[in-house]
Amino acid sequence: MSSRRGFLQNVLAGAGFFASAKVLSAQEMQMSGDMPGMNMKDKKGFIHEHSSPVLVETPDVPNLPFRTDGNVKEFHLIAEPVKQEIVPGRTVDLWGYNGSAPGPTIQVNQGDRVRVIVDNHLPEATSMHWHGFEIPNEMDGAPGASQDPIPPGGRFVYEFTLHQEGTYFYHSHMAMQEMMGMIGAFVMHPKNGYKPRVDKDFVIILQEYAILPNITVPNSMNMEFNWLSFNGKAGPATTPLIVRHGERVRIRLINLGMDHHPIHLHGHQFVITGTEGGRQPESTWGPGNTVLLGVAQSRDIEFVASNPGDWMLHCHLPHHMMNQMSSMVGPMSRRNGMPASLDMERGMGMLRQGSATSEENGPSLGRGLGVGSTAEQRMANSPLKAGNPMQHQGMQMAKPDVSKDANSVPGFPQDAFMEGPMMAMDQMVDKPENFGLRPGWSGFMAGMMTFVRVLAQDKYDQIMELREKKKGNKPMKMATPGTEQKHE
Ligand SMILES: [Cu+2]
Repeated sequence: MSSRRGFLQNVLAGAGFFASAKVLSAQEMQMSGDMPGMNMKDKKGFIHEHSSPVLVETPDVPNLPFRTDGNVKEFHLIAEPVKQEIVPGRTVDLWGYNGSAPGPTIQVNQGDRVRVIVDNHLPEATSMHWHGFEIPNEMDGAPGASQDPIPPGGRFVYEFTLHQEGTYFYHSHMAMQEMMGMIGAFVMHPKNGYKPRVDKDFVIILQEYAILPNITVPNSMNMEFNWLSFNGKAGPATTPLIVRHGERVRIRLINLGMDHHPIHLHGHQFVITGTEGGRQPESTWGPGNTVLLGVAQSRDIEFVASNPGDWMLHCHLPHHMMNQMSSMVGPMSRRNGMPASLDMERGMGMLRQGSATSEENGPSLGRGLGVGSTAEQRMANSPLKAGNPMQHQGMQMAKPDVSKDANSVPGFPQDAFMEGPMMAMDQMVDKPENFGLRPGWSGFMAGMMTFVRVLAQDKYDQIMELREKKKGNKPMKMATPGTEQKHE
């Protein structure tokens, strides 16, 4: 299968996102002949040396289709509220574009004339900024400076010629809207392909949200985050990057949030070949395995997948490798009832009266996860209640692996309930890309974590076949890991 067909399929798969928004149906799509990704492959699927680049893949995020109008590539983005399932069972209310947060990935070629129609379906004004673009000032999307904000129900048509290449992005330039999810990748493929060329090219967008238990809307004012996501998913719901042993891989990392993230890859050294300013000279490519991704930055990393296996790729801030982390979880799981004198809502850190910024509640907002965070109390260790394991539907239950004297050890419990076999949900996050992972793997993946799976040809083919079947809406049969599976 050629990459071009792959792109078309991506577009078709993405069409569902546009149906409700009445943008471009697949039939209306006119695929331009000069779209990158027309590579010849041999029978084994290896791409031959060719100047045009492979198309970028953004796991869990669709590509944005375009139509051609003369020599203009026309895209259509709709700013709108989005229901996003961060992990199975946790659907939150974000704001994004065309049904997706982050918004769909735009791919163009260096030199293209591009038009982007932006419709505002939000209840308030918005504006679209093209981050790092060298374009005329009136197209910059800076509200109040280069244009009036786009009112609710309004539209602004951006049009520019792009002479740059590299990993860029678009985002709302209303600060609080950025913290609701409003960003998307904008890849400009170079006129002359980068050397050395890569076989796989991925985008990962880093975002973070503060969402209290039983609430679905992020607190965009908060400074402490309990949901850390790659492409809108937290581990174990992130989709692994699938590569063949020996392939050269590029991963384009983009960060928009309140934190910087040190992204670490296991088992390999990589070089940083690009920033939010485009391709970097080869003389700057020193080897490393962790890249610090500052807010508003992008970093392209490249490596040869020379080491077979399932390798973690994750933010190395410990708190960013967790889901729904909350300081109340420990005490609540270990005591009868709430901290003394506090009712349910306050114990959970929920707002009971007044507004979040009221004199009564305001002071505890700052760094804490919620209004009630200042009500937290010092806790002494006490015995775990016997025979009362946490039960969540669909999760695999196992006894926590703790020593007999665990309760006498200061500091316990730390990880016993945060990660581990108790929290595994392999079945709930089942998908082709996870096929053959070690059983129980999902209990140890949370927040900004995913895998780079460096696979032998046969395993790689198996996953690609499963993926094709899933796309074709055929019932997908997943074999038990480690057993042989036959396909017709
Ligand atoms: Cu981080």
